Amino acid sequence: MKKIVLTYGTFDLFHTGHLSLLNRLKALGDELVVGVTTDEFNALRGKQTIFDFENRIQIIRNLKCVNLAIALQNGEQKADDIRRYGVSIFGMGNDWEGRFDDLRVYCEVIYLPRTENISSTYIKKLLEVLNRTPISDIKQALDPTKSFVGPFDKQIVRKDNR
Ligand code: C2G
Repeated sequence: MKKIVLTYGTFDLFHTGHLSLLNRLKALGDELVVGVTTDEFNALRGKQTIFDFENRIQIIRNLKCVNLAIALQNGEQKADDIRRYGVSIFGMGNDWEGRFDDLRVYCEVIYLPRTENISSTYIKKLLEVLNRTPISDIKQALDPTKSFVGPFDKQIVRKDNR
């Protein structure tokens, strides 16, 4: 019998932390089912996203490690999903530690370590800073690398001008 793994997420501004979690979950079984939060569900839980549901699920659906992407419309559908897809393992990142323990009556529940130093929130903050910061300030901040990057930088300009 195939071992099915299930996880849920928003997956806004998809990044390597998301990818690492999904790859590790897939490695625990034969097939990975991923529930992506709908925009309506996010609105209910006060979560704003940059990309809408269709964009977010399209990325998830097209990942090599994902066998099926479904809509996560509310917090009540978990038991139904586990039954419908014959799930053996439900897994989340450990920022959710303990929050899905009620599902242990249906299947194994695991929490995997989150990838450090990357998150959708961090990317949004970074974009805000970049938006507010003049390019000259950003260049200034990169100054320590200038001595190394400089010569290559000029070569690129020269090539472009030819
Ligand atoms: N994640 C991770 N490492 C990161 C960032 C996120 O492992 N650096 C994991 C989270 O722990 C989560 C998954 O990636 O398991 C998706 O994260 P989010 O898109 O932030 O989803 P979230 O809003 O936590 O959605 O009802 C449950 C919700 O749908 C969970």
